[in-house]
Amino acid sequence: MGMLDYRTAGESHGAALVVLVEGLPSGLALDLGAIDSGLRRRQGGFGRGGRMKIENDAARILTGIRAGATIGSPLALEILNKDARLDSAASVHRPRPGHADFAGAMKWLTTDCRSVLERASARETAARVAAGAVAKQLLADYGIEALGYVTRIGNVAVEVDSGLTNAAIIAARDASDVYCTDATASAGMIEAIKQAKADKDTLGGVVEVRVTGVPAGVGSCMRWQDKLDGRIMGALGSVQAFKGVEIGLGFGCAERPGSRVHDEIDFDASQRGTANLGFVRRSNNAGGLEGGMTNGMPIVVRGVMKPISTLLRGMDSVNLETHSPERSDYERSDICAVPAASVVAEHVVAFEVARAFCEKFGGDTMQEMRAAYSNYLDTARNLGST
Ligand code: EPS
Repeated sequence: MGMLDYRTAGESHGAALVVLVEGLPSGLALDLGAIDSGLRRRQGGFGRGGRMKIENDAARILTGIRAGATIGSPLALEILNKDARLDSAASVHRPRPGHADFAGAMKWLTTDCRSVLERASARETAARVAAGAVAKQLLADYGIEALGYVTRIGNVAVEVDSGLTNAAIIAARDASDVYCTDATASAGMIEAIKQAKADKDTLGGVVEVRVTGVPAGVGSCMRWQDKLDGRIMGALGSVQAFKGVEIGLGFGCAERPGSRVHDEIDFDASQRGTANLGFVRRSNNAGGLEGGMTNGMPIVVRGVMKPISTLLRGMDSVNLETHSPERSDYERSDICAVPAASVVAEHVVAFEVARAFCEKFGGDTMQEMRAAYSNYLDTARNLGST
């Protein structure tokens, strides 16, 4: 059985987005409705533009499933584009600063940015969400849950109380049009987005993902490629328009001495049965990861999304055909896609956790994975107790 992995294909206005997930164990019952509800959530959020009124994203399973469960073969999913018009889409000669337009035009030796921007478009994240939704279902079998939400849009920010239960986070987030857990902050974020729209401008923000229930010891410190913190940062940093990622206290670690950064350890036998195996931390500045491995505390990771680079008012640019100074091209876009990005973040982080989880406990079948997982937990919980 190969490593759990996925690849995507598809252009923003092409026929479809496609995702191929390989390395899934057999016997994972897949709920297509749960995949579609992730896709729907990604389409939403205040600040989205006209495109999301056209699309109605839903995944169709092409391969890899028999009688509703995986059979060990590659899983292919397809999400059709309703706004499919790639061949007739207009040329783009005036690159938008911040978009892939300019760098891609140079890379592929063209003055028309269209072919590049079609693949660079954040529409591709629908395919990543579909893959992540499959990974989330695998993780759910082990009581692991990944949650994404918005903590900042423009100048409006909120800190999420680490004591909130997952159910409380989900209830508050899903009641918010900007996927933020705080109602007052949500109202401020919506105002900020309205103002950006009035200014013909765009807004970025910060999203946070919390993953609970991952037992200590997932990931590795042995090869840099296997460090789970590095993989999570890579996955999140690769999401369109993301410019920074931090785990736990993140950049805040720079300001404090070690005694106020590292999470002191207590032992509480009554928590032996939980992900921390009884070794409780007084804080979670490490964001659940030490030495590239989980430590049993929730994984907490944040990413910053820059404002969308398609501005209604344009920005100074250069016509690649004539070299004359002109305003950048405008085409229909979003004012703020940070809420959608929180959904994408949740799913790409979930996939990395599932990948590392399969590396530690993986087998060809879910039965073997469950046995390996429970054997590991039994052994880990008995360490030092004889
Ligand atoms: C995007 C531009 C907009 C966004 C799109 C990303 O699309 P369009 O040009 O068709 O209006 O809506 O995001 C999606 C389509 C999506 O599914 O998230 C861009 O240029 O990156």
